[in-house]
Amino acid sequence: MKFDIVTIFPRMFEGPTREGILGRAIERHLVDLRVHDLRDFTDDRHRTVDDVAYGGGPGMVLKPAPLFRAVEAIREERGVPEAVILTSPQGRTFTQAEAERLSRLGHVVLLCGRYEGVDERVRELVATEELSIGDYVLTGGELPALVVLDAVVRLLPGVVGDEQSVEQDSFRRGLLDHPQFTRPAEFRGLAVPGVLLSGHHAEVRRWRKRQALERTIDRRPDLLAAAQLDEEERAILREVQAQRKEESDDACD
Ligand code: 9D3
Repeated sequence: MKFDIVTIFPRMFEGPTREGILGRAIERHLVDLRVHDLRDFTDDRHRTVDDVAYGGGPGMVLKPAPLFRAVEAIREERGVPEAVILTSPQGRTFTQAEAERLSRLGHVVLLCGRYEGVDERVRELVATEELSIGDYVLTGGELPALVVLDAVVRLLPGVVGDEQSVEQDSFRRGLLDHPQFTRPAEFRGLAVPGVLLSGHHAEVRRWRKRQALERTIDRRPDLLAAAQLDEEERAILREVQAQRKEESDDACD
């Protein structure tokens, strides 16, 4: 998969794209990533990328021409991308479903917003869509672009060694993960639940499903409505709900 990222801070991508699973995917050419410095697409001596807002007000706005030229150059060198994504607080929220959709494309361009915003004509003429990574204020679109890159790349075939771990992604199925333990069997007085040491695979699977369901009910009840549960999980969910109803009735008595 081809990715092109356009930014005024290309060095922000150096560390994250060299390390870990993302770094290895790039090394192994499973991803063809290019990071472009927006200033290379300016035409003045000062390499100006921003300007004051028409109508006044504080802060600077990214000029349209350098972004426009950057995407033109990418099209010429690298072919026509299926998506040109502007990262911005006004975008749709990036989700696992969005990551899966993008992972099915062959070529994606990410334009990193900065300052107070981007000239509106970039949205109209260059970007095909706009994405935010959530409702908090960042200083620019570089970290969001890295978030999108990371979430999409790990879905590509061969990137994550164990295909099962991608299949079983909790967000994919709409449930949170069950608790995990490793050695030692007892640590500072806290023991690993006996069932995990028992060797009863069916029991372990049921325990994990129950834990995942209980955690989701407690912490992310919003996820449960859309969760894709198998038959065993639906049965465990009814059990948990019945048990909790008993407990809340007991509390009334
Ligand atoms: C919404 C705040 N804006 C109103 C004055 C100003 C503003 C703040 C921060 C405009 C742009 C930015 C920089 N943020 C991004 O470019 C950005 C972002 C974010 O801040 N949060 C979550 N996702 C994203 S994607 C790009």
